[in-house]
Formats: sequence, C-alpha cells, structure tokens
Amino acid sequence: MTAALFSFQEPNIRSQDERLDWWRNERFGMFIHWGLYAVPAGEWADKGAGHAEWIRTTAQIPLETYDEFIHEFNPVKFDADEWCAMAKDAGMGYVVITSKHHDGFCLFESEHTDFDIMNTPFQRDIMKELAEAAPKHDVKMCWYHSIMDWHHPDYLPRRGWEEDRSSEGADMDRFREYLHAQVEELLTNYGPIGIMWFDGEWESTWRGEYGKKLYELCREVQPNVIVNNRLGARGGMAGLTGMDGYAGGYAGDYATPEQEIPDAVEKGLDWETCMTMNDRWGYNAVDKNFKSTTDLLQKLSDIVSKNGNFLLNVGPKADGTFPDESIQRLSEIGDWMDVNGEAIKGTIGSPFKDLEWGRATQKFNGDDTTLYLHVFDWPEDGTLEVSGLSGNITSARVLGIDGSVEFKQNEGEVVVQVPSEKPNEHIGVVAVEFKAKPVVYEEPTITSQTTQFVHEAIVNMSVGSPDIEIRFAIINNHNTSELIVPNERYTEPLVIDESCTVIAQSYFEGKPVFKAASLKLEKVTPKQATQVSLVIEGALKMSVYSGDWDEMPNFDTMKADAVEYVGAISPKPEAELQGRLFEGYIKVDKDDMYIFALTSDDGSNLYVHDELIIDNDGLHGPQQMNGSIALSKGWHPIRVEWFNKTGGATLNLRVETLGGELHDVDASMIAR
Ligand code: FHN
Repeated sequence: MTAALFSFQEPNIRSQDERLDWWRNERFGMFIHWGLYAVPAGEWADKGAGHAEWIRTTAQIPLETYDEFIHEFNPVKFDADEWCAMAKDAGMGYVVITSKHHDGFCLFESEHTDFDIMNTPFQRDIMKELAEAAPKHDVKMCWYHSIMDWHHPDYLPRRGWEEDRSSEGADMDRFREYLHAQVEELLTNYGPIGIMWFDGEWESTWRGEYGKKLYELCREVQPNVIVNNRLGARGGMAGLTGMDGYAGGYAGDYATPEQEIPDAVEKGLDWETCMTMNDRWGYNAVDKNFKSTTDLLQKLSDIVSKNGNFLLNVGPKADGTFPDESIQRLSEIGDWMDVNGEAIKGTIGSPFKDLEWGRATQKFNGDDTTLYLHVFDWPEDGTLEVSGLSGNITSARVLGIDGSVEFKQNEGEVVVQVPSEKPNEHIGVVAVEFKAKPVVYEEPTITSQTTQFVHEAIVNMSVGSPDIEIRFAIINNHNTSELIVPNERYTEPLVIDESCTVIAQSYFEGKPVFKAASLKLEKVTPKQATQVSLVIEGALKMSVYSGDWDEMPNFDTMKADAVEYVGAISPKPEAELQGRLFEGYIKVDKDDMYIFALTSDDGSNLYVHDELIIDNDGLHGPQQMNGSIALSKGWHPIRVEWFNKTGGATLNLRVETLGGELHDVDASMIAR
C-alpha cells in the first residue's frame, strides 16, 4: 500500500476562480491513455487491428482472457521524469493520466483490488512515480478515473455480449463504495492533485445525484482540486454541460467537448477540448493517422481564442515509451511554444467574433493589453489588415523577430506591415500593444432562447469589446418602411411581447461603427390540444423491435416483437440491437412555448402532432438535441423513436417553458 506520499496541509479553500486560476492560465495539457490495452496494441485474434482502449468490448474479449494481460504488462522503459519533461517542453502545464479506464485496471497501487499495477511483473506504482516527478518539472499531476468499470463484479450493466458473465449478486451500491474508496486513495496518497477527470458516466446505472456526491468527496479530500463535468452527464460529445438537469446531472467545474472544438461558447463558461493526435486514445500499432503539428497548433490557437483549454492525448506503448510520431509532434509543438507561448499561456479569448486569416488572444497587463494576432494565412505582401480594430496602439512586433514593425490606423481598421516571410511554418504571431483595451467594431450578437414565443421572449445582446456601446431599435410589423436608426442604449435584456425585428448596432465615442445586426421574433398561436376522452394517464405505449441499424428505421413498416405500457421514456431494461417506439399523449398545463431536450445513445427522434421537433438520429454517444413547439393547455400527441446498436444506451426526454427549468417528461405528464 502506498503510504501517503506527501504530508501536505491543504491550503485554505479557495474560491472557484482561485481554484481554476492555474488551469485557466495553463491553457494546454497532456492527456495519457495507458493500461493493459497497450499490450494487444489494438489487435485481437480474428477481430482485426482497429481497436484500442475499448478492445475488451469492441473485440468481445471474455474477462478471464483479458485479465491475462496483467501478467504481460511490464513497461520497463517507463520513465516518469521523461514523460513529465516531454509535457513541459511541449508547453503543457498539466498531465491527466488514466488511473483506471473502463477495463477496470488500476495503474496505481490500490488496497481495494488486485487488478492493479502491483500485480503485474512491473510491480511499481506508476502514479506514485509520476506524482513525484511532476513537481520537479513544474507540471500539475491530474487523474483520469472511469466510473464505468467492465471488470468489477458489482458494476452493472454487464456488456451485452457477456451472456455467460452472470450479474448475480452484483451490487451498484457496493460498487459506488469501491469507487469512492479508490478516489479517496487517489486524492490522499499522491499529494496535491490538479484535476479529477471523470469519465464513463453515461450508463443508465449512474445517476446525477451520484455525481454530486463524487464531486463533494473530491472537494472534501482535496478542497482545491478541480473536477470536470463528467459526473452526471455532459451533453454528449459536445460536452458543454447542457444536461446539468439530466438525471439530476452535476455540472462539475468545467465542460469537456471531445474530439471537437465548439464554434462558439457561452461567455464565462470554463471548458477544455480533449483530442487524440491520431484516431485513437489508447495505443494502436497501425494507427498512423497523426494530425500534423501545424493542425494541432491551429487547434490550440482556435481553442484558446475561445477561452478554452486543449488536452492533447498520447497513447504510450506497452514498453512505457511514447510513439515516435507523438514524440516528434510534442517536440515541434514545444519549439513553437518556446517562441510563441506568451500568445497562449495566461491569455484570454479573442475580442473579435471571427478573423478570416486566423485567430486572436489577449493578455491584460494592468490597465493595458497585448493583443496577439495568430496569423494562419500569412500575407505574402507583408500587409496584415485587421478590420474593425481601433484603440490606442503603442507598438507592434512579430514574435520571434527582434524589433518592432510599422502599423497604420484608419477609422476602424489597423494595417500592420510585417515581413513577407512567415516567421515559422505553423502560425505567425503579431503582438500589438494597447494603452487600455483594444476596441473591436463588430455587429452585436443578439440572442433569444427561441425566435418564436407565445407570451414573451427575452432578448440578450453582447459585443466583444467592453468599450463598445450597443444601441438598438425595435421594428414592429406596423412600422413604416422608413429607416429606423438603432439609438436606444442597451443596458439590460429586452422583454418582447409582440412580433417584431430587433436591430442593434455598435457605437464608439458616440458614433455608429460597423453594420447593424438584427433578429426577427414571432409571436405564435399555440397548437390546439387534442380532444381525448378515454386516456389512460401515466403510461405510453412502447413497441419494441429487434434490428441492427446505423440510423432510425421506419417502425411503421415493421412488426413489433412486443408491446408494453410504460411510465417513462427510458432505455431500461438496457438492450443492444433494439428499437423502441413510444406513442401516446403529453399534457401541458398552460399555453406556452415548450422547449424539449432529447438525449440518446444511439439515435432518436421526437414528434409532437406528427411534426418532427427533434432529429437526434445516428450512431453516437449520449447526445442532447433541443427543439421547441407552441402548445395550448391540454393533451398533445407525442411519438418518440429510439434505437440502440451496441455499447451504452441512453434515452431521456426533458421539457421546459421559456425561462423555466428543464425537467424529465415523467408519468405525471403522459397518457395513452
Ligand atoms: O470511452 C472513453 C474513451 O475511451 C476516452 O477515454 C474518451 C476520452 O475523453 N472518453 C470516453 C468517450 O467519451
């Protein structure tokens, strides 16, 4: 048993901002997926060579066969210092490693299981060695930990294909005790941990309230640890915690888009995209589809320009070394960061909505600001035009080139004269120094929860620059076609109760700058309720079908295997290669605009009055899609279609009215 590595007294409990400060400043971390799955390196018997960390499931390897890998895992070339040094040299300020992935194998010594590193030929606590090395390289050590556990006898559900592995006696309450006990080990025995990075939270046996308890445990053991949002549900691969109400979900400290970079992120949201360098998380010997260093750096720049963090993955080999391709990219990224890292570390997002030639970040120095222009497409003639930019510029320089460069300012435009040759092969960065803050002329962003409403709509407006004033006007349908100048100062959200078009324009020093933006809002009549006499409340008709689909089949042309009456729209009892059709009525208690959130793994559709309100079709992990419809008080026909291929199964329908709270569509609202 690892004695507590460090006898450290937890510093005073910091505020959310103080706790996240180091993480927000770092912007860039290393993800490491490593475990027994590195031994087969993606290949298994007649199941091909396309597997990785999911190989026990995707190659349907029986438990006792998979467990044999524990006798082969002997990463004699593992060197914690070398790993931490590579992360640091690449400009990564934190390392998140899989303490336990879905296969249940623990890379650390645990007194709660023998399925751990100490029972391999290696017999060294990987996490202990990393926890000791990390501070020496000024890197924060962080633990990934999977809730889903395909090894532990108490974890349910079993894999659908594990017919011969009984779930007799399995006890999820006891499993959650095991989970808590191991999390306690991870946060007690290895010193200060930066992040608890949970995963595998999407199966039906996990509920949001368990996630909340797990979050509270982490904060109790290490009050300043950061915890991600994969505790209750994460809004599918988009990961933007759109489901904090889902199954009592818990939002954690930051959102976790996976393998994707959001186009836009709501102001103030903390988020981190995690991404593979090739196509897999765990090591696969034949997966050579590595992203170029330029592509990886442009992803880093894009993410940071949107106030996000980038967690870039390495899948080490069974011998304890990184793949050569990963080492090469880390080294090239490090070379770029050595010269341009100031445009990433400690910066906040761009003041621009978008830039056609690249991205931007900014760093506040007291009252003044450095604006970093990340130029993907370097101007061959050396003339870099930045439209919509104003403010008091004191100097400009190209990172990596001594001296300053010339610049000119016209009304709402800055032209920087840079060398015609790009300063490096990836991204050239121009640093522009401002007294105070840059002023960006752009059209305001006008948002409303829906553009149709029954009673009223709330309209918010924003711009990137704090020095820009927003002025607006409301054009009602009866307004003449005369030119309406937006001249009313925007100070707080608008309440709209008639169909109209809202226009808004940016003003600087009393003058309109940039073109106006507009948003059309429509007051609609709610759909009439269906006159139903003999409804049986509290249940829907559920027709069950068998099939192997990649997209929604047409259930109307199929014969159901079974028909039942159920009190919830649910994936339980879980089954693979199955489709379900829920039909009946939903009751709403007032005339209003109703916003539905349909979450499923795999595909699903929602119809109300035979109108397709949500199309969430396709093969995907837990994914939430929203749709809205205006309904009168009373009963309305509803149809939910869902199919599950293999693996996790999720299905959840929630509803809210404008400005309300999302809640499950439950038995109190349904009838057949
Ligand atoms: O199933 C895992 C997957 O193996 C990998 O660990 C990723 C990394 O975020 N998380 C889950 C899929 O969302």
